[in-house]
Amino acid sequence: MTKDVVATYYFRPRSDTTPEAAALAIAEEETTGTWTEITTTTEYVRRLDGEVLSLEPSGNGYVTRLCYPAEIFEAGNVPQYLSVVAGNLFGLARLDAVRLLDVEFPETLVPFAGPKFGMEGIRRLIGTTDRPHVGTIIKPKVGLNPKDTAEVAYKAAIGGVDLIKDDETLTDQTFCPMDERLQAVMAKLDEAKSETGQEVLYAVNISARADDIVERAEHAIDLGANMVMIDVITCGFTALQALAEAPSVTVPVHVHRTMHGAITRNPEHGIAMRPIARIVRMLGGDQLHTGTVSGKMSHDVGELRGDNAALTDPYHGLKPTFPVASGGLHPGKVAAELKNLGTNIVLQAGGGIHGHPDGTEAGARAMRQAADAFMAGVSAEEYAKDHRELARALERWGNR
Ligand code: RUB
Ligand code: MG
Repeated sequence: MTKDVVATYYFRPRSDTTPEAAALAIAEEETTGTWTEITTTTEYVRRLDGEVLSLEPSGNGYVTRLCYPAEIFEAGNVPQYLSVVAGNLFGLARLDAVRLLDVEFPETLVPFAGPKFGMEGIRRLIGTTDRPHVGTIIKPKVGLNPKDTAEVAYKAAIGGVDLIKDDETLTDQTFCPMDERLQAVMAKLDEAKSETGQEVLYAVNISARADDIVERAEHAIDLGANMVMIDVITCGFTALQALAEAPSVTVPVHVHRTMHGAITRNPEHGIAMRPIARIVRMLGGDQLHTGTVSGKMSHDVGELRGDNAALTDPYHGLKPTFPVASGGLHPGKVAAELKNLGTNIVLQAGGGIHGHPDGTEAGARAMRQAADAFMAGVSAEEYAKDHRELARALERWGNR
């Protein structure tokens, strides 16, 4: 592994710029250069020059690997890291498009503790070894009062989900105040646990002003929270860092990524999910949404596999972060997700559970049955022959 930072970009140069000049323009802008020769540079500054390591045609453009000297980074300061690897380069007029595909940081720039729990820690809390976890997002997204929210959570828990989470637009509004909601949900999860013996996590959404986030998490933990959720793009990376590194935050951190599509979706311009995944893992996210291979916001399977590997492969001694596949999933889609992404994954369904014709509890059962079928090596159709909830879900949404 390199002792410097290596960033990989896709780019398409403006018609009057050669690919070599375009790659060099990024390397210079993000290190010692600018758009013109300058009189203030010195010989000793030159050791901090960026370097073009490779350049190859790819699709409609080129892929280049650039080396940035480790010395230009302030160890531990992720906003500063991003100002280099994902900074001004996106606005360079000589590039028609540019996308950060991946970034490798050397050991010296990863002075982070990473996830406190990670995938293994969360599996331990739930008591699983290799099966996928199944989760749900309470729907409707907003509007339910605390009592009805807790009732939906109870039904999902009885039906067998491992995780229940707030949706991203629900925080602490007047129609469903966080304290009241959290206490009501935790009481109902206790009730469910006394019936099933099964622990269920509730990721309460504490996304808020940076200054308030740790306090919100502490307060939630005082009220019995066993997981907290933060939206990392809207709150910011350092908000996640503050949260995950706080010693008082003794529960796993579920990381959602609303708004990411504005950054990650365009295959030619922006930032791919992989660098974001690496940073979330470094900063201590215990589970992170990376996407689905099918469903309402699906994306490229090869890219997604690599993103999940960035969360789970060995990386500077950090615990693996649990990847979460979510968005438009239902029992009929479970097998394809697991086949493509493996079983070290959390499969979440909102509509795909609460839209079940027989309600939330049946919907949760159907999702679990679909996962159990896959683990048993049996097709969903076959398993549905003696699992009614799954049969009803397949009838409703089909099996793909
Ligand atoms: C899914 C949902 C989540 C998205 C996030 O609801 O509310 O916010 O999954 O997507 P439903 P991503 O199951 O009803 O579609 O994981 O891609 O960031
Ligand atoms: Mg949502």
